[in-house]
Amino acid sequence: MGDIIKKILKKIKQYDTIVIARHISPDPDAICSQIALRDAILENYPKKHVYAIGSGVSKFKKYGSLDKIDLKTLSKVLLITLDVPNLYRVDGLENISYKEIIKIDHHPFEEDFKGIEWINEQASSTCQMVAQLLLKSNYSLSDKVASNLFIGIVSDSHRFLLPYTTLETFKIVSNLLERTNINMANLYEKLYERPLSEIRFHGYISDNLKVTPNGLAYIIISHEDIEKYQVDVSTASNMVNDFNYIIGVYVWTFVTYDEKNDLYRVNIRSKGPVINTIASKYNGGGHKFASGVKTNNKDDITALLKDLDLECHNFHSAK
Ligand SMILES: [Mn+2]
Repeated sequence: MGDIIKKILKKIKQYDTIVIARHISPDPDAICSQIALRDAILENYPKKHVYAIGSGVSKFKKYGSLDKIDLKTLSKVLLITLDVPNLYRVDGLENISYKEIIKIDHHPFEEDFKGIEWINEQASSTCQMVAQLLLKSNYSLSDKVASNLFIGIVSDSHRFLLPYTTLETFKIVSNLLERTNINMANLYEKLYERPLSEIRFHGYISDNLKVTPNGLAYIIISHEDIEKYQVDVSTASNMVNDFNYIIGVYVWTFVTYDEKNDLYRVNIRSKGPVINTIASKYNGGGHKFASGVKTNNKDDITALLKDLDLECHNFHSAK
């Protein structure tokens, strides 16, 4: 692993113009890894031009701002993609012509980007990988950069609760704490404070979650629900992460209708059955135990729920 980090650091050193991208519909791991890496490079190489691109999300502005730049004017670009296994999901890719590309990602491999590929499926988060990269470099590390990396690690590991939280995760976090003065209490508040409407919506989900005899929990969240509780679609669908540890539930999924894009966003989580293979049947993907699907076909939803239910049944029978 050390070799690939060295290789990446060498490329960063070599290029004057570096564009950092991540997946569409970003989460805190994607946004924070992107902003942290940009800031770290700029703090250590003030003469380089480094841009964090992609469409902004207002609720993530607190982590730093993205760069609005006409990518077509750039040449000899090193492109670094973060937290995304396939090119079609790289936000802003259509406008860049790059000379070389580096992928840093913790999702299962999906597509060769034809450059340097650093994939660590065992990493809790892309922020953990970027932290590892920076800690192995001779860069100075600011509180701002370390804070964003901490946010991404905490968020993607769900407060150190998900299975890829390892000794390595804690070592990296402890290194960040040793090297900088990040204020964990403040960061936790920044990451987890939320409007009352979301708390109320959480209650609605708790009340209306359906559970099948095989151990599949699911809820279909309509546009009316979204309107009534005044939550946004991605917040609603990401709330799936708050429903771990229901006794007798192996797989739980939130199907959220996104009216603006006329599609269903399906977020799936699992405590055992492998779900990304099922998700890929419906053109989705993700991790073994955390996957997603987007579809505008309502029949897909019915079929997908059936598949997941069957997988729960199989899993239970094999136990
Ligand atoms: Mn991630």
